Amino acid sequence: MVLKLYVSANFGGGGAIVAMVLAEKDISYETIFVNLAKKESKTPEFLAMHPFGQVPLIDDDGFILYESRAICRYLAEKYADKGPALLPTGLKAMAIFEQAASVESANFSPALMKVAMEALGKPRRGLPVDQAVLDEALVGFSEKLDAYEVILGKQKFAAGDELSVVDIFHLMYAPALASRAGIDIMTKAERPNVTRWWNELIARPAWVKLQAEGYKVATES
Ligand SMILES: N[C@@H](CCC(=O)N[C@@H](CS)C(=O)NCC(=O)O)C(=O)O
Repeated sequence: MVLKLYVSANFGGGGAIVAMVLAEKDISYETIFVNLAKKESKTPEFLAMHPFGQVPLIDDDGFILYESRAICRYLAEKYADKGPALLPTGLKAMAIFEQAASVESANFSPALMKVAMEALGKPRRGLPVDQAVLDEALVGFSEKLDAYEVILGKQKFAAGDELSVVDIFHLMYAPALASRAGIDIMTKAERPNVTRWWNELIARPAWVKLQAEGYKVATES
């Protein structure tokens, strides 16, 4: 049975990174759109799959999994031999991978979310952007990127010299800062290593195709 990916219709967030792993691995899937505004993720049927009533979620032949990063890791492991490896092997490489995964969820993502809430979330809800709040959030996020500049000065990707799912995790909300809010914080001249990494990531054919076409809507087998 083809894998089912439950997402909201707007391409982005956790759904985008799951779709990116599927694209990198060239895995067929069927997209099921969940209308969050209509509370379709809060029905008893959906809550039986996901107690928090959120997307993304996958149904892989009856195996239900939620949390976008966990889904990405599952897919990378399941399809290890297809496309780029996306997960390292070996004790120390795996430890560095776990370190990078924690850095993304504990440092990058919370700081980014403060920027995204103000610069993307508020306009989407028809609310005015508070420039002082946005400026403070940008300072906080810049400090995280300064640390990334050091890390990426020593290695090509977030978890070492190979692309991994951790790099893909960073595609959850950061691309929309430039494309939707005109904030080019990921490609500042003073952070050449972050810029190199970021430009390489967003130029990957799988990501470029997803940007143009969004989620796959038809089932392929
Ligand atoms: N940590 C979760 C976040 C999931 C999440 O917040 N999903 C949002 C859409 S991007 C959602 O379903 N919101 C509806 C709700 O929380 O009721 C993940 O990465 O999968």
